[in-house]
Order: sequence, then C-alpha cells, then structure tokens
Amino acid sequence: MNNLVPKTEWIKTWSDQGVGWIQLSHENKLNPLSAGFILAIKDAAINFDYDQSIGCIIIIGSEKAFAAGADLKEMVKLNYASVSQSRYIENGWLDIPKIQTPIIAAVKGYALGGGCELAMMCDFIIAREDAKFGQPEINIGAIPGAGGTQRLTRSIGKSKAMFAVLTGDMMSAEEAEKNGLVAKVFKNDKFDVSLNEIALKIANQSKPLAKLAKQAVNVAFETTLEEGIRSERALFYSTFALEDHIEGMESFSEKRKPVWKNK
Ligand code: CO8
Repeated sequence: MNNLVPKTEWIKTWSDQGVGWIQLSHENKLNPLSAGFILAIKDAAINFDYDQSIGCIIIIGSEKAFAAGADLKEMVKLNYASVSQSRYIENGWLDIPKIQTPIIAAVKGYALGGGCELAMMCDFIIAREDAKFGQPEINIGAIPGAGGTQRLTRSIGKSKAMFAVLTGDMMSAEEAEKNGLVAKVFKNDKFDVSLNEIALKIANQSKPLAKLAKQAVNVAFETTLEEGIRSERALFYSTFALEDHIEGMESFSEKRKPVWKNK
C-alpha cells in the first residue's frame, strides 16, 4: 500500500493566458526531489493536462536550481528492499512523460541527477545561460535511475552521454545546446520574456493539433523508423477529422490568421 503524501507545499502553480506554470519552490533552493515532492509535481502537471484552457505547461525551478537531483537526505536512509517495495522511482516519475499537453522544462542553475532526468521528461528544455546539466550519481554511489542513461543517450548520443554518466561532470548551457540536450539558451535578461513568448506561441496553437504533433514526435523515441512513419501517417490522417484542420486550410486560402476552435 502506498501511503506517500504529495508535498504540495513545495509547489506553486498559476495559469496565465493558457500557460500553466509549475514552480518548484522547496525551502532549499536546490529543490531536492524526494518521493513526495515528485508526486506533487506530477499531480500539478496532471491537473493542468486535464484543464481545457491550458495549451502549454512550464516546469520551472528557483534562481539557483531547476533541481539538484534526488533528495539525498531521504535517499541515504533507503536500502534495496525499501526502494523496490516502495517503487521509489515509479510513483509520479512514470506519469510525467504521459502528459499530453506540451510541457517545457525551464532551467536556471543546476539540473543534476533526477533534476536533469525530470527536465528530459519534458518535451524540450529552455535554459538560462547559467544552467548546468549533469548526471553525477556515480560520485555518490549510484547511477542514474529515472531515465538518465536512456534519455540522455537518445538526446546527445552514446559517446557524450557515456562521458557525462561515467565522469559525473557537468555540462554548461552552451554545451548542452550544442549537444542537442537544450532547445534554446537565453541570456539572463532575456530568459523570462523569451520563455513566456515560446510558451504563449505553443499555448495559442490548436490544442488537439499540438497534442497530436507531440504524440507523433514522441513515437520516434519508442519504435523503429518504419513503425514511426506508419504512426505519423495515421496521426496525420486523423488531423483531417478536426474542425481545426478545416480552419487551418481555409485561413491559409483566405490569407488570414486561423481562429482555432480546439475541436
Ligand atoms: N539532496 C538533498 N540536499 C541537497 C542536495 C540533494 N540532491 N543537493 C544539495 N543539498 C543540500 C546540501 O546538503 C546543503 O545542505 P545544508 O545547508 O543543510 O548543508 C544545501 O543543499 C546547499 O548545498 P551546497 O552547500 O552543496 O551548495 P553548493 O551551491 O555549494 O553546491 C551543488 C550545489 C553542486 C548542487 C551541490 O549541492 C551538489 O553537488 N549536490 C548534489 C548533486 C547530486 O549529486 N545530485 C544527484 C543526486 S542522485 C540522483 O539524482 C538519482 C536520481 C534517481 C531518481 C530520483 C528519485 C527521487
């Protein structure tokens, strides 16, 4: 029986113009990810995912860190029996990649270990120039456990992922962008405005089309090219069933901006 309590006191949520914000606000500004904290993050993301007014979700940390990894003060007390019986990295973690609404990780400062893994579970990462990414688990007697060896490898390739996992070294925002881990890096004074502009752009797309597009891209992580192309084609055909498909076609012919019905 799982009796974990979500740590909602460490989460701030608000919505603005169709963007759902989830701010990680642990009193330790490094946002150490305990099991209860992850449950609260997952609950907040699911609430926005079911909210019809939300077209884009942002997970953002503090000025100092997105999250500096698993809560090591919690982890130090765990043993093999307790992690496996409590399903330590299943509760909450496995639900975040299932969110249908586009979700952005906004990284300022550290995104290490579980923090880097949480960021990689989002659809893409926007980083401030001071961001630092890494999988340092090897330095504290573990290895990545929430997808780091898999998502980082798919994201930046075997050689660079192996280097990061075996050395535990951190990657700068610039390096992470060059390697393809990060979609965009912005300077300190441009970060908030640029993040908001990107999120608004996505939130103002047709919501069902954005979800189908996200689903199609994510299939590339799960399957062969042939299967992925088949899936993309089926999803593409399904866009023709949407009123927003007709609106998109008509607005193009009529040289005007589409007015999405989200149907
Ligand atoms: N967990 C708990 N407390 C932490 C963590 C953490 N991950 N990181 C830092 N803290 C605490 C420190 O203990 C310190 O507490 P106190 O003031 O009580 O001594 C406080 O935060 C400030 O830390 P520092 O003084 O070290 O701050 P610095 O600015 O000097 O350094 C660093 C910041 C570089 C982030 C440094 O704190 C650090 O290296 N932290 C550990 C990073 C790390 O190893 N992360 C990987 C953890 S393992 C992991 O993530 C496994 C993932 C598996 C899935 C997750 C399941 C939940």
